[in-house]
Parts: sequence; C-alpha cells; structure tokens
Amino acid sequence: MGVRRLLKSIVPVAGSHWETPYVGLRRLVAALVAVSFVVLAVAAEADAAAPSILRPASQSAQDIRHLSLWLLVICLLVFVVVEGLLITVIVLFRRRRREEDVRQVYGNSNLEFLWTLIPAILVIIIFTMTIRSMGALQLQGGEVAVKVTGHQWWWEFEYPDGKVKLANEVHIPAGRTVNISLESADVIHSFWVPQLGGKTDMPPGHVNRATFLAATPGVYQGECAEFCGLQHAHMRFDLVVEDSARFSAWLRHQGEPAAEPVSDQAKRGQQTFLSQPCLGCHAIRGTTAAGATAPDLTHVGSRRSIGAGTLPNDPQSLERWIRDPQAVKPGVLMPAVPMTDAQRADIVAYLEGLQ
Ligand code: HEC
Ligand SMILES: [Cu+2]
Repeated sequence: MGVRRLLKSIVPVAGSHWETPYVGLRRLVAALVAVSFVVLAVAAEADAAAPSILRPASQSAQDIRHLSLWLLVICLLVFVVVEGLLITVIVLFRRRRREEDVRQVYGNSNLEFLWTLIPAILVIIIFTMTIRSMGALQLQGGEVAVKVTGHQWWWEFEYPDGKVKLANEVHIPAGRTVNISLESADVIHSFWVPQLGGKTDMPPGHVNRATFLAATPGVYQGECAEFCGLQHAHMRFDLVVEDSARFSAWLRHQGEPAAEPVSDQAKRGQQTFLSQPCLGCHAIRGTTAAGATAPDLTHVGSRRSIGAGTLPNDPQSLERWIRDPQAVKPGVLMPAVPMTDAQRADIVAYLEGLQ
C-alpha cells in the first residue's frame, strides 16, 4: 500500500472515496459513546445501596447536592452556548467551493472583552455560592465527640471517655450535632460519608475537624476519598445513626471489657489467641492483648464487617480472613499466622463470641 493510500485511509479527505467508511466509523464512535452513557446511567441507578450524593440524608448533604446541581446547570449553559456558536460558525462559514478564498479576520476587541467578562462573572457567582455553602456546612454546638484515625487500610473510632475504641463502624445519635476530629496514622486519607456531608482530608501530623448532623436513623456507608495505597478501595466503614436511647446503650456496652468465653472451644480459642502473635497487634480489653497497631477486637463479634467492609462478619468469612488475610485483601498489613485448622476454628469461636 502506498503512503498516499495509507494516509487517505487514516485522514478523512472530503470528496474522496474514503469518505464513506469514515462516516461509518464516526457513527460507530457516536454509538459507542451513547451506549457507554446508557450503561453508566443504568449501573449507577441499579445499585441503590451504593452511597450517592444524589440521595442526601442530612441538611449538609442537601446543601452540597444543591450546589453541585447549580454548578452543573451553569456548566451546561456554557457548554450549550459555546458549542452552539461553534457549530453555527462551522456550518455558516464553511468553504463552499474549492477555489474560493476565505476572508481572514484578525481580532475583535468587543468580542474579546465580552468573552473575558462573562466567564469572570460566572466565576464570581460560583465562588460566592461555594463560600456560602461552606459556611452552612460548619455546624455550631457539637454535643458528641468522636476521634477518627485513618490507617492503611482501616478506620479507628474513639469516644472521649477513652474506654470505647473500635474499628470500621461508628455510631452516632440521630438529631444531635457530632464533632469529629480526624487524624492519620500513616499517609493522607480522607473521611467521607457521601449521604451525610463533604470530604475532609486527613493529612498525617495535623488534626482536622468536621461536623455532622443526621436527622433520621439508618446505616450510611463511609469511605476513604483519598488514594492511600493498594487497598484504598477496601477502606470503608459503616456509620450507624440511631435514636438516643439505643445509642447510649450501644456506647455503654462498647465501653465494657470483652465478654469471657463460655464454651470450651471459645476458651481454647482465647488461649490460642493470647499465645500467638495476634496480641502484639490487636487489643482485647480485659485480656493481656494490648496491641495498638491493628483494630481493637474487644467487641469484634458485634460488628457488621471484617477488614473495613471487605467481608461480612460471619464465622466462614472470619475463618477465611484469619487463614489468609493476603488472599482476601492483598497487601493488607496483617500476616497469615501458621496454625492448625482446629486452632483457627477455636479462635473464630472465641472472636464471634466477643459481642
Ligand atoms: C502484624 C500485626 C497483626 C498481627 C500479628 C495480626 N493482625 Fe489481625 N489485623 C491487623 C491489621 C493491620 C488489620 C486491619 C486490616 C485491614 O482491614 O486493612 C487486622 C485485622 C484483623 C481482623 C478484622 C478486624 C476488623 O474489625 O475488621 C481480625 C478479626 C483479625 N485481624 C484477627 C487476627 C488474629 C486472630 C490474629 C492472630 C492469628 C491476627 N489478627 C494477627 C494486624 C495484625
Ligand atoms: Cu485511605
């Protein structure tokens, strides 16, 4: 194939016989783009359980959705006007005959002034709207305090009395303002509960603050919103909003030391746990396990998930996790500890009993 023919096959040349396949190709691309939009839209709608900023569950999240919809409207307007003008000009002023010379135009102060002024006004409007929303997100008079620490790749939640410490699950009372302080133990993470508010970054060595107020009880999904390494996507937590009485009961229970094992199997499990490297990383209040670099397991049996939302909390998943954490969550900072199947089953029985 000659160079000319090769070029013609790549570059669309008006009037040549290559035009026809090119129209076909363009239609194909347009169809693909349309199909991917439809697939994306359906996928986004299908997963109703996924946390979405389009389903706000607090005033703050509503303010954020409101602002983003307005920004979308402004951007759409700009898009339609600019693309409309562009297409009009392309169609109206196209070269009609090959020999025709095109009249050249150099500069137009009025036009240039106008297209500097309009974006400047738009930016000022967006800036003002954003600042007002940011002000509205700062809630006053927090009543409940929670300290959040981001770890690779799990969340630690601590309540001010110093007794309650747990991982990947935080409870707050409905209708009361919650003050959250945010820190990181290693790299930059970002705290985000899409249905309740905006993201707050957690740079190491710096304490950030955020406020929350959730009116209705429910379980909301939280996630890390700043890429923090291999398992960033498996760094989730559940935020449980409950009425005051249930919240107080939960908090009181979480403050108690771990339940003593009842069955023989669970008793053996406790002994095995305390004679393995587990206790160097994990704490179980009321036992000699006092590790501080991994999730506190005092009430691990009461939690909804294992591995920051990676597995549901049931005996099979727990067994899978302990047998080979690397297979469940590759790169995770917990090693597989060698032991017999029976020993592992004992530990599972013990941990599931830590309600
Ligand atoms: C080197 C430290 C280390 C050792 C030793 C260790 N773990 Fe872990 N473990 C971790 C870390 C870190 C996590 C959090 C992993 C994540 O979700 O990213 C974890 C998570 C867990 C979880 C899930 C907790 C939750 O709330 O999601 C369980 C259960 C657990 N470990 C049990 C054990 C048992 C049982 C042993 C001993 C056989 C053990 N671990 C040994 C570091 C360790
Ligand atoms: Cu993270």
